Amino acid sequence: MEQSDTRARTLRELLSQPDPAVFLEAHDALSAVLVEEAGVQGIWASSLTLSSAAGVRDNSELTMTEVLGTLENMSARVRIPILFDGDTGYGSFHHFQLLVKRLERRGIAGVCIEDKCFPKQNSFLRPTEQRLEDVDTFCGKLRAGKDARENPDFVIVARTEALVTGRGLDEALLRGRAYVDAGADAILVHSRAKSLEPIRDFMAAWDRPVPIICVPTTYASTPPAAFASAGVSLVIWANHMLRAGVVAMQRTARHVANTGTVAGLETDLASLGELFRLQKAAELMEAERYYGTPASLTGSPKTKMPRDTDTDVVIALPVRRSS
Ligand code: SPV
Ligand code: MG
Repeated sequence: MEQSDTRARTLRELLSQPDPAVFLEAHDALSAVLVEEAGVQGIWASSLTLSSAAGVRDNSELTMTEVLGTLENMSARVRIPILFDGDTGYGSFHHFQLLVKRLERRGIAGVCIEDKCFPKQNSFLRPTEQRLEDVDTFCGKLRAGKDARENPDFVIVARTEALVTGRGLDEALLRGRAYVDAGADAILVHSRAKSLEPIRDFMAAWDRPVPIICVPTTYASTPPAAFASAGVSLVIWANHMLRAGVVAMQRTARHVANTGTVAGLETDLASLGELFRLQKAAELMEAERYYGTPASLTGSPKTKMPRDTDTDVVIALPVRRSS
């Protein structure tokens, strides 16, 4: 983590504001950039979508090492906080300690771990058959993660699956309180209900000054104001960038398979110029003025700026020079 990286602090501040913050899922550097450019406050690096994008199941099949590479790429390209969905923390308390240290070094703002057992299953698969981690064991993991932090602002979120697995409100409250006592900075209460009702009930009984996070995948039609009136601090749209991408890519692939051409798709496609803009191609060309032309080029980099091949508009990007 750079000295100047204040994203963990920003995440803390967002969690402590009176109105709920809103985070959106991203699963690679490009989707992270798109989320940030659109003006979303923060990113949920989802185990479901990171696994899907890597072509594996959301059953702890993606290793810590693999996911760290993707997170590093994401973190390098955005300034908004990234909250990483760390599943069970990749095993026992010492795996979680390693994870915390490695996330901090990559500028990740916080991690969320859930009270399930390794290898975990996604919450929407056979939810009532899933075992929960013993409360004391999970609290030990949380304490270990806290002790491993070097940046006191790094956020550790404890997620309870008590509601998802059908164990009820009392169990969710008992676990939430225990996790706060163990040092969790926020509690994520996951629910697979069709309405906000179980979360509202939880909030009505919640008696700790610790923020509550919800993931309304199954109660997505809840009006934004209802999250605020329930007292939720962060609403996470946990999988929607990937789901949007899947539909668009399936449409494109089917069109090519059916017609043998991309004609007719033009208005659905980002231009090549847009890809170059997202890659910061212009920034590199600007940098060549200072550092010299790469050996692979014959011309002077000063003479030309790239043109958007579709619109023929010069890509004019503000240049951020590295210090
Ligand atoms: C994720 O996005 O990976 C989550 C939320 O953990 S859920 O898929 O609902 O379990
Ligand atoms: Mg997950």
